Amino acid sequence: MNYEDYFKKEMGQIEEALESVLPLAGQRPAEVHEAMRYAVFPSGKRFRPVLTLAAAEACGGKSSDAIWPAVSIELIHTYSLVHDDLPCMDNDDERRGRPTCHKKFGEALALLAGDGLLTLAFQVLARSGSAQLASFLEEISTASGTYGMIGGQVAELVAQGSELSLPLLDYIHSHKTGKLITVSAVCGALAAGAASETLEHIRRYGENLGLAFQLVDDLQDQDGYLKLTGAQDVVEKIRDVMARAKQEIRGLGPVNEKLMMMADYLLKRIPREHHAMD
Ligand code: GRG
Repeated sequence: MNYEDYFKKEMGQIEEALESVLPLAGQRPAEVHEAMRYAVFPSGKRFRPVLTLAAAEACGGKSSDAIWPAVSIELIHTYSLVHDDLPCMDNDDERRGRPTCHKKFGEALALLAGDGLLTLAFQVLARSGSAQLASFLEEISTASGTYGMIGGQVAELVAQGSELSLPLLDYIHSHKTGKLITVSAVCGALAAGAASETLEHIRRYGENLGLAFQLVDDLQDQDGYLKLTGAQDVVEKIRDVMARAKQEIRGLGPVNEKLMMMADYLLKRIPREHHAMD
């Protein structure tokens, strides 16, 4: 199976689950529910929830075992995009090729829609009845809070206007983007009841994948690492980091196929002009 087919297959399950938890647009208070749905649908890549499902299968579980942490993480990811686009943050007018949430609904409703998505993420977990609920809560709240994604966002905010060092950029990347991607893989493994050694391999796989995800984004946006080092170095770093990610999951045997595919997908997202550097 190639990556596109695999993603299409898993997207069905993810969209259905998201649809089942998001309030209907007309449901009171309709204004904020409409804004929440606008942010979630139509979908982005759904990279994080697909990763959660893939990790569950790689650890011997079923993808359906991991659907609620997958949905929870995607809701948190979507809230972070809505808030990141706000005038007080990046002040972006467009997201996924259409007006950002605050451009469409106004700043106050976009702020509340983001809050609503974040809160819903934890309600979804609470209602999942999962035996791993406590671990999901611990992992997801840590990854998205001030020790995780918010921490990375704050570090980036504070550093604005000053020259970035490589260690600071590593901190920003590994927290702002890396923590949520790492926890996506970790929750899949937890859902499958993975042993602690396997869990640590999956965690390190996720950390490397998260770094590569951000580096590819830097290449596409000519930002981040590109300001400190050449494109050739960044491409080499992505390949190196991806090799390390794959090494972490080799021991899982043939069931690791989908996690390998996630890594290959990122390599394919390296902009075409940089492929020429091979
Ligand atoms: C405002 C609390 C708060 C956090 C913001 C994640 C984040 C921190 C901001 C998002 C902005 C950004 C460009 C982050 C870098 C990571 C990244 C490339 C996010 C976009 O994720 P994709 O490509 O988006 O998975 P889709 O649209 O596919 O879901």
